[in-house]
Amino acid sequence: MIEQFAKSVDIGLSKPEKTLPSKYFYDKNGDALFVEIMNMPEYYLTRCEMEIFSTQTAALIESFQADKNTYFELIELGAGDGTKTSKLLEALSTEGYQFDYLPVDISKNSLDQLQTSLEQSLPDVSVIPKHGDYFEMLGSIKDSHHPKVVLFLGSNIGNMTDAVASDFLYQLGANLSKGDKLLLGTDLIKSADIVLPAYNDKKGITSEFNINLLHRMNAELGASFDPDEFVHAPEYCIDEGIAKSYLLSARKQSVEIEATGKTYHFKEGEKIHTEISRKYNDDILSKILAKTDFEITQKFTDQNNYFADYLLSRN
Ligand code: AVJ
Repeated sequence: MIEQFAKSVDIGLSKPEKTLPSKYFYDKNGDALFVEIMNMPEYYLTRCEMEIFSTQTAALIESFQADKNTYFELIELGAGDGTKTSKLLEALSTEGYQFDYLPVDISKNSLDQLQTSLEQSLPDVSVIPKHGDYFEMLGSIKDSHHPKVVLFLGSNIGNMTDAVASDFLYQLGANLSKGDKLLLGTDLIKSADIVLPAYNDKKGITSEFNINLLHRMNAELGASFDPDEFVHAPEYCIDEGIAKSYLLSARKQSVEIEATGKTYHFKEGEKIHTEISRKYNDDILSKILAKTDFEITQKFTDQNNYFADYLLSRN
């Protein structure tokens, strides 16, 4: 795991335009900061999707086309703290559906928390946590032959480039069967005055979240980053529809990383690209789905039309 982390960091920091992989945001501290981000007034995404889940619960369940007499698996990719999903779990359980809930997350820590909280709030729901990254778990999905509903919520797909998203959804489809469903939560393209503050909250939590990556490299890879010498710098352009986060070097500096045995040089104002958050519309999603086995069958949006949960069916 550390080996992989060091390797990705070295590859990213050796590029002419430096990058770091966003999946390493989520250590214990990063998980907690992301929970705080979701509570920031500027971060509309979670509230919008929560609105969809609370006001359209019955329609969402209907769209799964599940049969109350047939057991199915409800698999959630990147479950996080599962607040939205608990609405759904509660309704499915009271209505007598037969299912297991399989949350998949890269953070062992948030999976444990989720399991504990669900044991208390919804003791009748059977929870089977799976620890790993999305690509790793694709294979294990195939081992069961029960009908499946996959949840990929919260704009988690937004961290993938279109090419990666397309490849991922292709592979996910290949591991599912005809009629299986995917509920995909996407943030919709909208103007910069709404999107940008969501990635640059006034309290500075998103900044801390981004800079936490430097702390993590210091702690786990023996790096010598001075977190005070880097500045959180997000960008968003509506034409492209992608919010991008950068860490900007406040001065000319060098950083050593024990785990890679190398020194990396930063110019004043040089940026490390740490994350993309892709925003969607029907066209973009259709293009991404073109080479996959999924088709869009329904779209659920919040009142402001900021966010959409797309119900995709495996053909
Ligand atoms: C967890 C990927 C949905 O991109 O909106 C929030 C992560 N990064 N603020 C997003 C994030 C900065 C978030 N996702």
